Amino acid sequence: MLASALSGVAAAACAHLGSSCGSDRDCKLDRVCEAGSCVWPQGARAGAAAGAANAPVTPLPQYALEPAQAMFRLGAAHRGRSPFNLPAGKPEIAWMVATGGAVVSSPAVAADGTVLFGSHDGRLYAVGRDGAMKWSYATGDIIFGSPAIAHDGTIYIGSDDDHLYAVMASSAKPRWVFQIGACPQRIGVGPEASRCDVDAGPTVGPDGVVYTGGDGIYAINPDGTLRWRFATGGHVASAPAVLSDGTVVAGSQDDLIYGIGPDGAKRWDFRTGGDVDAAPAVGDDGTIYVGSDDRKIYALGADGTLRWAFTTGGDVRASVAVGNGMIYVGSFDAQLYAVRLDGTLAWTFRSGDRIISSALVDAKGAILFGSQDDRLYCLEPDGHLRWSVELGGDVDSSPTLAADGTIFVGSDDRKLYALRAPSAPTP
Ligand SMILES: [Ca+2]
Ligand SMILES: [Ca+2]
Ligand SMILES: [Ca+2]
Repeated sequence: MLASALSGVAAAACAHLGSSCGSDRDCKLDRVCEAGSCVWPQGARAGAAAGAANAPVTPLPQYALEPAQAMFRLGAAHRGRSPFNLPAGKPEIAWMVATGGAVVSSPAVAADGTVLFGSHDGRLYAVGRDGAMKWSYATGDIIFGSPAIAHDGTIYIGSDDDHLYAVMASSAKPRWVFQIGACPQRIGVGPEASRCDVDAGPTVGPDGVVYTGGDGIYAINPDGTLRWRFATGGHVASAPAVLSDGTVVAGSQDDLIYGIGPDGAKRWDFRTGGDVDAAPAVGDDGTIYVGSDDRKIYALGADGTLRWAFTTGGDVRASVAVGNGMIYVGSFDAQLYAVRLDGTLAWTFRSGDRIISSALVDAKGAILFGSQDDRLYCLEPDGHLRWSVELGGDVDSSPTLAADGTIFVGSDDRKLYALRAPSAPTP
């Protein structure tokens, strides 16, 4: 039911545009089509209506949500595929914002143009599209993860202080704070202090449920209550992906890739030869792509069975981008790999150092990624260099592209950069 309601792009787009519909199949979740509009069946949402004191209580929370505004890898499938176009020529640095720590976090652009990102100084920052600081919010430890912005503007951010925060832009104060796990040492470095770090995503599912990791895989309701927790044998460091049938896929430092059902029960696992610190990506046909510290990129079926594995020359920590009939991912061997969907190599591009940054593929197949050689690279669809820009430190942050062609990316030089083609019209 959930699967059929959510599987179609057309259905999602339809629901987004004023919820117009031709049949129940066009409506998200369990909503039905009545007089051309998606509505909840009579009584299903009564519990949420103001003043409905005696309304029946639904057994599981149901959220009628529009798509999230932004998140790591641009969506719950983590394809890293932008509907916009990268600059044809080398962009200039339009502005930069200095923070108190490295910016590994990947920026998220809200519907109003506000750019949100975390820093190793422990703060979540909100910057206007002109580069002016709007506000910041201090968590208790380093932020590695990227913000996600729900449809209603709620910003989710994880911190190494073992908490997931739901922050409202209007007040810059948290709506709720959820502690991940019960690790005795919350702050600082080392295995004990890191086990419950919230570095994974978070990912907002099509139904608004928030998925993240720590000492396991977590599903958290939009109201900040726990939906389920799945215990893993190792730290979960990267954002879970969500398949069209609601299966949640996440990697762990116990070397496994897990497929967890929407009810929190394990459907399958797949063993790799090393820590899985890369966020999984889901192709258009449902194939799951994920890298591992065993130097391989794995392609798995939706049931967790191996389709193929491709070996690179180093750890694969970046998330795969899917677009233009290809997947793109960087490796610690300094190379960006373009691999066809059958697992054969199309081409590679060599940067000067390790690649952790996850690539973005634009509407025409151009590719953008950062490297620890301190450069941001833009490649043509055939793998030739279009341009590169040198920043002040490692570029481990995954770049984001706004509709006007502005690129946002962080660097270990503690700055967030906005890069824009000289000829681009000002918004
Ligand atoms: Ca911690
Ligand atoms: Ca391991
Ligand atoms: Ca460097």
